[in-house]
Formats: sequence, structure tokens, C-alpha cells
Amino acid sequence: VVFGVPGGPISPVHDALLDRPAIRVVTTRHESGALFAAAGYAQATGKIGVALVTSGPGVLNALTGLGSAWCDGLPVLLLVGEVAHRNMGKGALQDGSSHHLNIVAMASHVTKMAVEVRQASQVAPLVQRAIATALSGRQGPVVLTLPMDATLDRASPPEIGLQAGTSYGIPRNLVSEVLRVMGETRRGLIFAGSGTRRGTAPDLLRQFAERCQWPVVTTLKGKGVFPEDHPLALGCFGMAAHPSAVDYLRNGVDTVLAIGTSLGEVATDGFSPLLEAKRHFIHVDIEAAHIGRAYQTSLGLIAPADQFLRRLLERLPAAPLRKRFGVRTHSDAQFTTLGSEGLLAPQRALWEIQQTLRPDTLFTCDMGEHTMFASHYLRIQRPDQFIVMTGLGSMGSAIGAAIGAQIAHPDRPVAAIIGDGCLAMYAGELATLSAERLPVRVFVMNDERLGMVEIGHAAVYNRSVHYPTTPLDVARLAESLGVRSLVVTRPDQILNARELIEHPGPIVIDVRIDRTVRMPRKDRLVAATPSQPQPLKLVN
Ligand SMILES: Cc1ncc(C[n+]2csc(CCOP(=O)(O)OP(=O)(O)O)c2C)c(N)n1
Ligand SMILES: [Mg+2]
Repeated sequence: VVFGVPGGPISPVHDALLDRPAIRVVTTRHESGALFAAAGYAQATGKIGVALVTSGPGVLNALTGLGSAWCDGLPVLLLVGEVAHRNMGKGALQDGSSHHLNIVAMASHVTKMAVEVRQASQVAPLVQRAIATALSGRQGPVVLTLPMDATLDRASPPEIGLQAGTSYGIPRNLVSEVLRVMGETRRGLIFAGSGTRRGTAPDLLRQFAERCQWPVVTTLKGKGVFPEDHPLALGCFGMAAHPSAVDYLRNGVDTVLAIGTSLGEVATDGFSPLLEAKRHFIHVDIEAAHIGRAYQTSLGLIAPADQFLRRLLERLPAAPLRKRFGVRTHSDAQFTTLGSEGLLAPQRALWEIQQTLRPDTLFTCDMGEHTMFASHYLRIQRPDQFIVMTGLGSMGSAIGAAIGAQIAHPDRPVAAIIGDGCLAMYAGELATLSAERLPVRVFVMNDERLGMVEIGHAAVYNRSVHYPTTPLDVARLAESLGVRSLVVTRPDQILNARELIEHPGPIVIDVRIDRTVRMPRKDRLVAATPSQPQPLKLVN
């Protein structure tokens, strides 16, 4: 499957795709929507996602989605149409070559590889190289720009023997050292990120936690890599952390074992000192550049999570599970039904959503105050069930990601949790859902404003600002794009909505949430605010 928006310079590829009906072409309404869809497909399958866009405005529109895949380490191949070589540098419309917009230079900061293809005979080897690059080490997006003379010329594809993947040596003495440190630890903690999501890693992580009886906290992006109903689960740390995770850390930890996390700002709640272990900080990550950059690290290992966990398990005896922890939330989602505006509490809405949809539902989540509620109150038991793109933290990823996830898993329910502001920004992708007949459930947590920014501003500057998203009639907008809609204002309406289970097409649910129900949190911006303004010193 390829996702994209067409245009003249990429038309040779679309024309060639007419001869390959096995490849599904999904036309999104915006190029970043295509990139979010390709990234969602990659996230939901572990395979590479592919996007096709045109030169100039097409690829410029794609940059936010490309940057998002880069920040989250998701493998995406972006193929970009380009003007023919003979037209470069002479004022051709949408010339993206180094003589004009220089797309390769722009994209090089947010990709693992960005190359302009010179001629037809190079296309096949470069595509294979790009795919191998995207999938190796810390994964990420790659870009090839395809000048029209290269895509219109003929070349017989060469045989190429290139394989993705790198093998990592994990020295035996380092494994022994980890085990020694663990042996002398009284209060340990496993901090697992989304690098433990793929293949056998989640299963190995569970076995490992059970053998050493250490509790597990996940990052927000890694939510679900460890089942949240497991006795050793403490929930998420970071934005909207669970009190169970914070309390455990507050009581002091001798050793933190961080696996498959970049330990960035969102994962660590603004580089919180709570994660600083009293004695040992062990960090295992596939990307060497992540180790030691935010936390003083006593032991760093550059390795994929599964390989590391397998090596440890070989040397750890099985033991019966004796300890019990458990995830605690700020309030009881089921019984927090209404706020003082008389509208639905977001946590109750999320509880009803999980009661109504199948347990294997795949959730995508957008960016805003609703992200905090969703990450706090959804209970995620499977590693592939929660997709949130926190790396760049761009608004607007959730519908695109749901498109990718639903195409990857046609037999599973897919639900997007999204804010009204995010919907307004990428509403066009609802039309992609209906045109492609993808039965995604889009829950709009509608507070009629850019909630996160209003709340954050008031917390930092002590003054109110208003960023309303009105006028916005979610239901009519959805209907106009061919999507069935429902409006929900009261408890039990989601529970009783048979359409949510029965309707074969996409549905948008306008969930009118109560603005007086708040998530307790430390505001990200508080940390960035200097405590006292520094007077300007002028020196003659
Ligand atoms: C592309 C982009 N623009 C702006 C922001 C800053 N921002 C973060 S959250 C947010 C508000 C989102 O509003 P909404 O979708 O209604 O979610 P809510 O916070 O109300 O739940 C904004 C403007 C961003 N993250 N991404
Ligand atoms: Mg909002």
C-alpha cells in the first residue's frame, strides 16, 4: 500500500502503479496525512510504510509528517516527484533540486537518508538501499526524489543482494555486570520504552520482570509494551503519569534499568530527577546517541531490546511471582461521570469506549489535553494497541495513523482519540476514511477549544487566553465528508450506541466533554520559565 497526494512530477510512478493492481494506492487529503498514515502502517505492522508525493508544495506539506516519523523512529519511505534534470535551475515550476528549493537539504535533517536519484538505472538499487537504511538500527524515514527523466526512462532492474539489519555484539562480561548490579539492588525498576514493542521483545520483557520481580513503568509512547493489568505493572511515567509510578519513584530506587527508550522530555516528564537512581542507572538502547545524554549512566549497552533480554534470561532462573504492584489512576474513570458544566467527564467517556469496543481494539491518539486523559485512563494490555506520536508531538497524526493501522489490520477494530483542534486541522482525512471504506471509530474529545494551550498558558502566566475552535459542527462536518456521526453529552450514551459495534463504515463521535474536569499535572512550560527575569547588563 502507498499513501499520497498526486501531482505532475510523481505521475510517472502513479502511471506505473496502474500496471500493479496488487499495490493499493490511498489518496489522502493532505501530504502530512499520508505520512502519518504510512507511519501508522509501519507502527502497526513493523514493516516499512510508503508515501508518494509530488515536488514543491507536495513535499513541503509532507515535512511535518516526515519530521514526526523521524522523531519517533518509524520506518517510512517517501518517494518524491521532481522536475526533469534539463529543467532544473531555470525557473521551472516546483523545482525542488539543489538549484531551487533544495528538498534533499531540507529533508536531510529529518531523515536517515535523502538522495536525489540521477538516472533510471539507479532507481532500483537506491530504493533497496533506502529501505535497508530505514529498517536498520534505530529506524526512521528515508527520502528519494525522483526527477521525471529518471522515472520516464527505461532501465532493466539489476539483481541486488542487500539485506537490512545489523547484528549487535553484547559482551558477556557486561551481561554479568548487569546481573551483579541487579543482585545487589533492593528497590529496582524497569523503565520500558517503545523499543521493546516489536517481535518477541514484549514477551521477553514480561518473563524478565517476573524472574527478577521488579516492577515495570513504561513511557507514554511505550504504553502497552507491558500489560497494564499485570501485577508488576505501575503504569506510565511522563506526561500524565500514573500516581502508582510516581509514588514508587518518590520512595527511592537503587537501580533503574531503562530499555528501548530514548529518555527524551516526554518520556521522562521533563528529565525528572525522580528517575535518577540512587546507585545504578543502566540504559539499553539501539541508538548510541541516546545513552548518557540526559541521565548519568553507570552502564550503557547499545543493543536491540530483544537481544539484550534474551541474553539476561539465559542466566536468570525462573521464580514464582510473589510481588504485586498495580496501576493506580488519579480518579476512578467509571464513577467520575460528569463535571460541573453537566457534560461528560473525559475519563468516563474513555471507560465507556473501552467497555464498548473489542478488547483487541487498536487505539491511535492525537496531541493535546486528550492525550493526557487517554494515556492515563485507557487500560492497554497488548503491545501493539496504542499508537501515539510523541516524538514531534504534532497535532493531527491520529486519523492518518488510524488509516494506516486499519489497512494493516482490516479485521481489528481501530479507534482514534482526537481533540477538536486536531480534527479541525486534518478533517479532510475523514473523507479518506469514507472513500477507502475504513471502519475507524473517531472519538473527538470536544472541549471547543485548543485545551492544552489554554490550560498551559493559564498555569504559567496566570492569565487566561482563549483559543476557541468554534464555529465547528463536528457532526455536520463528518456527514458532509461521508462519515456517519453521533453526538454524546451524557454518561451511558457511548455504552448504548449499537452503531459503534454494528455500523460497517467509519463513525465520528462528537464527545462533548466537560472542561471543568482536569488532569493534575506539572506543566511542561513551568520548567522552561526563568524564576526571575534577569536584568540586562550593559557594558561599555
Ligand atoms: C501542528 C501543531 N501545532 C500546534 C501545536 C501546539 N498544540 C499542542 S496541543 C494543542 C491543542 C490541541 O487542541 P485539541 O485538538 O482541541 O486538543 P485538546 O488540548 O483540547 O484536548 C496545540 C495547539 C502542536 N502540537 N502541533
Ligand atoms: Mg480541544
